[in-house]
Parts: sequence; C-alpha cells; structure tokens
Amino acid sequence: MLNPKCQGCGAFLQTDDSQKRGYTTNLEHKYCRDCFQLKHYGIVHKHYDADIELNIKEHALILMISNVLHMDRLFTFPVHRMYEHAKFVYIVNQIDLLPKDTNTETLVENIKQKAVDLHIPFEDIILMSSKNKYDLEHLKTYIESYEEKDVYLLGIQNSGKTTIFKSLTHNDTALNFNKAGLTLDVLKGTFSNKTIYDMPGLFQSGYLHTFLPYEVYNRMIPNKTIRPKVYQMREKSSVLINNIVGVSILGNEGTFVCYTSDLVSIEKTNVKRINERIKDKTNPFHAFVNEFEERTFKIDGSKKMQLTIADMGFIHISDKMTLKVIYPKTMHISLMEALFK
Ligand SMILES: Nc1nc2c(ncn2[C@@H]2O[C@H](COP(=O)(O)OP(=O)(O)OP(=O)(O)O)[C@@H](O)[C@H]2O)c(=O)[nH]1
Ligand SMILES: [Mg+2]
Repeated sequence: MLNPKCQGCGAFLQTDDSQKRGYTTNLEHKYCRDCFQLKHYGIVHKHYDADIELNIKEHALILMISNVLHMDRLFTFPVHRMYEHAKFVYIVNQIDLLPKDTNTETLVENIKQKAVDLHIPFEDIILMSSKNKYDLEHLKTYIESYEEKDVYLLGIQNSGKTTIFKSLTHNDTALNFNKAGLTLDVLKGTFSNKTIYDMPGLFQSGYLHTFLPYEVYNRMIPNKTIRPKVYQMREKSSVLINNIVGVSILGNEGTFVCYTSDLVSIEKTNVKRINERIKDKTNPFHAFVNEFEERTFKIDGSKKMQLTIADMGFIHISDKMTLKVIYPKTMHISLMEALFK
C-alpha cells in the first residue's frame, strides 16, 4: 500500500531518507518536515526539482496558469501538442501586481493576438487575481459552465495554482508560499461535480530561485501592487537593479519605466561603473552570484518593448536605443513587444 501524502506539497511521506522529499519522522503527520518548517517558521532547507509525470486524462479542461511576471513565457510550454483532446484556458493570475490604471482590455487583446499568431488553441484568456474573491467567484462559475469532469491547474512555478486550488476545493492544508516549486506532487480535490488537480509547477530555467536562496529571493519577487519608477536615461547611463542586474544605454537616450517590487533597489549610475559595482566583493550578492553575462539589444522605437528580468520584474521602453544588459549567468532575460501600455 502507498504511504499517505504530505497535505502541504503532495509528496508521498517517507521516513527513510531525510534528504529526500516527503521526509517525516512519523507517517501519521499531516506535513512532511520541510512543509512543517516552511509553514511554521518560514524556513526552507532544500529545493527539490519536481520530476512530474503529467498524467492528464484525455478529455480534460486544462487551466494554464501563469502570472504577470511570466508574460514573456505564456505560450512556451507546448501543452496543446501533448493533449490534443483537451480544452485550454489561459489564465494570467496576480493581475493585482500591475498598477491600477493598467489597461487590462488591451492586455487581453494583445495576449489573444499572440496566441492566434502562434497558432495556440484556446477557449479563453482570463486575467484575474486569486487574492480577489470576486475573481475567484467568476472563475468558479466559469469552470462550472464546462462539461469536462477533470480540471487541471497547470503552469509555471509560483503562478498561484495552489492558491486557486485551495479556493475551489475549500482545502485549508495545502501550502501556497512564494517558494518556487512548492507543490511536488499532484493534489486532488472536488469542486461542484468535478475533480480538480493541482499540478506541480512546470520548471522554467533562469528564475531567481535557481541561483538564490529562498530567504533572499522571496523579498525580490513583487507581492503587492507595483508602483512603476521612471528614469530618464542619457547615453552611457545605467540603472543597477538590486546590485545584480545592470541595464545601460549605449546609444541614444530615453525613458525606462521599471516594474519591480519596492524592496528591490534601483540606482542610477553609468556604464563605466556598472561592472565594478556588480562584481564588487562587498556586494551582498557576491556569495551567490559571481559569474555574469552580457547581452546587447537594439530597440528601434517603433513599438513599446518589455525587457523582462526573470521573475524580478520588467522595464518598458518606447524610445529608440541600444541597450547593454549585464546579469547573472543563467538568469532569464528577454525582450518582447510590451503587452500593455
Ligand atoms: N499578489 C498576488 N499573489 C498571489 C496571487 N496568487 C498567488 N499569489 C502568491 O504567489 C505565491 C505562489 O502561490 P502558489 O499558489 O503557491 O503558486 P503555485 O503555482 O502553486 O506554485 P508551485 O506549487 O511552486 O508551482 C504565494 O505567495 C501566493 O500567496 C495573486 O493573485 N496575487
Ligand atoms: Mg503549488
């Protein structure tokens, strides 16, 4: 017979190996040791990579959940090719992180257009916040309108799947924290006449948790409404973001609108100083990152562009310029057309 599952992360409980997922001293415990320590003391000892098998029933409703920090990777997981008979709804969660005056209608339209351009099949694109009870009520009514009996919550780590799952199924034991890769195995629950499956987050490389410890990165990911900060940039001026990313203008001049958490520091400096600042041994991040990469991006000024800086935030740029970005090796950086104005 299989051991019971940890009610926090879904891993099977085990008493054999304290270095492996699901470890507990007693199989009758509700939580594995790691979930217990995260829940009660906010401590994370170890990061486990979720080796998930996506065991999805054929005629399922798949809710692909991402959050506003992952918008550049909305359609990168080719789930529609793996489950031909499923229906797909794309949910962009954590919309409360964007400023209140964000034009959400344009955002939805742009996302739809992107899906169409990429030939991604979808029933709907939904923007929501799982911190907003009206959004959750709408989602419930929406899910009930489908005949499908099996509903899967799938998507990148930290997008809010478990938060939505808990609300749908009235589950009060599963854990939802901003620790990426928290759900380790599927959690199952019932909503209306349907089974809801909260799946482990899909691993995507380059996010902060892949090179920083939990107690450092959890303060760098926005968790409340972002107040964008505007910087007028001249040729060869730079912004140093939280001492680990430098964005410099090599040619022309223009404006940066930075969307990051208030807890992330942004300092104006210049391209000459940026390397020494980032690589300085007194930099508090030196213990975690000491290899950096550089990329150059040319922006022609015809459209507003978004420079995404992993899950730390992004910069909107409308002016013609050449950018040089220096960032920790392996960190995810991308440039795309901005999805909202
Ligand atoms: N601001 C905001 N935070 C949210 C929202 N939904 C979830 N969160 C927070 O985001 C973090 C991650 O939420 P989870 O529900 O654990 O995310 P997940 O997708 O299940 O993560 P994994 O299990 O690691 O794949 C938690 O700190 C949540 O409180 C939202 O709509 N707005
Ligand atoms: Mg989860």
